[in-house]
Amino acid sequence: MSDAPQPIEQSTEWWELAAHQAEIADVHLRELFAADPTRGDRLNIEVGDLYVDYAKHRLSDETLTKLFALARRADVEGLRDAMWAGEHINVTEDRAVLHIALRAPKGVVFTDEGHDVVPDVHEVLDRMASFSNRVRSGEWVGHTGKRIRTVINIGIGGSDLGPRMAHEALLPYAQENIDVRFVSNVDGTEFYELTHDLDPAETLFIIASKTFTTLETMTNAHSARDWALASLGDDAAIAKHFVAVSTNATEVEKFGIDTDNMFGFWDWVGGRYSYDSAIGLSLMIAIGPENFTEMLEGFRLVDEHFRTAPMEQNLPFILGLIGVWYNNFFGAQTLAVLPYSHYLAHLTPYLQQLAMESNGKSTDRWGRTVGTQTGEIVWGQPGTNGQHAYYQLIHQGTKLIPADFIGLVSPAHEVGGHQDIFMANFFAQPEALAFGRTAEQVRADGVPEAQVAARTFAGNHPTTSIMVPELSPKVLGQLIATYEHKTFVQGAVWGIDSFDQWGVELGKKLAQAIIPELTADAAPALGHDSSTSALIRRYRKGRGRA
Ligand code: G6Q
Repeated sequence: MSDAPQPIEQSTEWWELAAHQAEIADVHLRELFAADPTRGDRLNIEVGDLYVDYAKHRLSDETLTKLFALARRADVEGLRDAMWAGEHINVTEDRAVLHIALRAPKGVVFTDEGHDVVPDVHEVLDRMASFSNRVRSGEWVGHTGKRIRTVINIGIGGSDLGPRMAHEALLPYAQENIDVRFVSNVDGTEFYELTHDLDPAETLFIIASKTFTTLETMTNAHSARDWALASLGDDAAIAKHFVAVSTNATEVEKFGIDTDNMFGFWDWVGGRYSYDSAIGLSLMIAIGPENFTEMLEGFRLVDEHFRTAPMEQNLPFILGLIGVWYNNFFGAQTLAVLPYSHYLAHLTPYLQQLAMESNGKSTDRWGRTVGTQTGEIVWGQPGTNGQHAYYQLIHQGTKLIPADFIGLVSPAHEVGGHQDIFMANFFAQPEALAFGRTAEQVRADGVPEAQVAARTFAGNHPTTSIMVPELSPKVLGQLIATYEHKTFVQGAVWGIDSFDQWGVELGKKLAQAIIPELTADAAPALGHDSSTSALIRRYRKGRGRA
């Protein structure tokens, strides 16, 4: 680990931003736009297919200059270059962070401890493509000779959220005669709901687990094996109905899966950065290898942009630093992500893990307690549904909630005049949030005086608008890479390790100790606090145990 630098919040750049915030805090977006009529034409950036407008933020050119200075002070570019060089920037796990190699074309070199990993990546991608094609064409059949109609990905966290989100996003590209489903929760009702209508002879399970030891995934995997064997009868059926995505060949073999049917990845791919690795096998089966490759190209386009564009014209830098501006200088706690696309329903849960597991840390890379706020709390669901639920609080509540609006020019399916109505909302909401509605405007509408205050909108609520031509594999790749690198920028500014997840590891251990206390026939000695022990006793009673 390099020598600890001065904590970022003690730097001159930080204090200059804090002083600047005090000057700008009361400036309204109405004033910023009035002072510079070209603001909307200037404060935007186009990267690949992404058009990103950041004009409706409570910042000036001076703010941006100061934020870039802060990023220079934190040496975000240095850390980015170290990631590209394969240095072990995941310091607490002593690992390289090379998800960028997952989308590198053949011939480009990424090394982990002197070993070029790109040929390994392509070897797995090629095997995934060949397997996907066999399932898609019907050449790969189940134990009884029936073709596979349903693929179920069993995984959780990073081994679920990415493929689940991307599968939903790219549903219009999915092959129609194969149904791809996702089981993640150890709540058996999910397993039941997703399997009870299926014929095991036509079902293929992908057990997706980097470690192949995760309690939820292994419990679901064993239930799946029991479910399949109850009908197929013969252990030999496992080879036709189960494949694994893992880094742990020993455990895969123990489970009974032929390691020929195992698709590997590596410890330099973090779970939440892994859906473009073999963890995306379910997605590749759904959309086909060509679309998957196009998605990787989208990722790569933004990777190259992030690696090479000057900070001032670098989208992940701009978005990451704007997040720092609100999180650290305005006291904002959350970021609402509001996609105007039904197909992006799982984007927010995916981004929650990306942002909150990566940057929800209170120790810095040098082992010190951080002296400032870190991770943004990400929440939200697709518009326009949210408009009829929680937008009220964003518009007229007391909290500052920056929001990302994501909209498409062309939907996958044109239905009547829906898209224009839909997108009218996408444009209207950020406008209303920024400019509000003054008491004079409300009065001019003939609103009775008694209601004027309640119907006034203060405005000055900041938003980013991301507009893309369509939701294609390539666009999705660009969008996700942007958020990945945005998360990187923020973690680097805060000086934290965005690539470990000790909080998750703790959760993996905690329940293990309690399981025998729930299942024991005789009343176990409970050594918990009185609250936990009382809850466990009540549960045992409900289950008919002493
Ligand atoms: C992601 C985390 C975590 C992980 C799951 C599943 O970055 O590490 O969400 O992906 O806990 O782990 P396995 O893939 O090992 O089952």
